[in-house]
Amino acid sequence: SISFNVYQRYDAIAAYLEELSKTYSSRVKVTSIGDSYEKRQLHAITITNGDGVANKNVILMDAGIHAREWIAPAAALYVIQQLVENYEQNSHLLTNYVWIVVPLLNPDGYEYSHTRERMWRKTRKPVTKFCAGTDGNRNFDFHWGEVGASNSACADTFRGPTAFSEPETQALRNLMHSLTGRAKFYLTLHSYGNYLLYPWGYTSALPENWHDIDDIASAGAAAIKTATGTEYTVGSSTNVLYAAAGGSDDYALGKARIPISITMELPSAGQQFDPPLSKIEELVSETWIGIKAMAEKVIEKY
Ligand code: 0X9
Ligand code: ZN
Repeated sequence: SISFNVYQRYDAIAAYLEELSKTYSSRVKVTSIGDSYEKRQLHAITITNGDGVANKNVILMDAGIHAREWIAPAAALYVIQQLVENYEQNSHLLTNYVWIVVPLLNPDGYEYSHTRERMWRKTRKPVTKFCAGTDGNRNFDFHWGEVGASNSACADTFRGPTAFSEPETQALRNLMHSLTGRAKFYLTLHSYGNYLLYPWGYTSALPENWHDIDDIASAGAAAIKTATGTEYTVGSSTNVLYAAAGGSDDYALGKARIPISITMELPSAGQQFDPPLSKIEELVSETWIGIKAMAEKVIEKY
């Protein structure tokens, strides 16, 4: 079991995934999609209804590419808990689909933000003598470095020395490509600001299927608004937030051809990257309501 009254560390997250794979071995498989720079395993959990993966469609979710955004991995863990431990209420989400969740894509940065520097955002691989870390969400090879990404190693939005310079972004890229044709929905969790964002982040132009993505994101926002009153802004990254190229969401749609690609920026609860411990559970359960509504719509349409 896992509790949502603290921000769980890497080891506790790994132990929880391991526990689920043992307790629910017919429905859960935990794999490593690669190692971080500091050699932590990048865990992915595959959740099914027990019928196996066959060639089912996939919902792919990740969190924690940005180290300091602690509420995002917590929300991913809550999704995992609901799908696995509250299976009876959520089995309709697993009839024709398989979920693959990477709850902590940047464990080195996450641990560093707990132990050394609370506001750390990037990965941890050294770049120069003086500066370490690449912004994982500027490191994907789709219009890489064109806008909203720094070429300076010390910057928080450093694009990396080359596209896919980081083992963490390589691992997610490889996972996406291994799911070509099957993955219909890619959702990446961030914080903060209450946004449901979709491509493109590299241009103010919109993808040809933007209306389909907007429908899904809007269903998520509406479900949350109805449940708790929390409001989300829905729109393309460039048009409602800012232009920034090299994001995983743009790559998922533009290169891996996952048709529904959404970045969800969770709430701050008035405390930026530090929603109070007493608020974690209500934030992640509210987030789950939105994710569930989006998934239900994807499943019905694709
Ligand atoms: O800047 C980002 O990477 C995301 N915001 S955050 O505050 N969590 O850092 C937004 C990313 C939106 N997607 C793209 N720009 N591709
Ligand atoms: Zn982020």
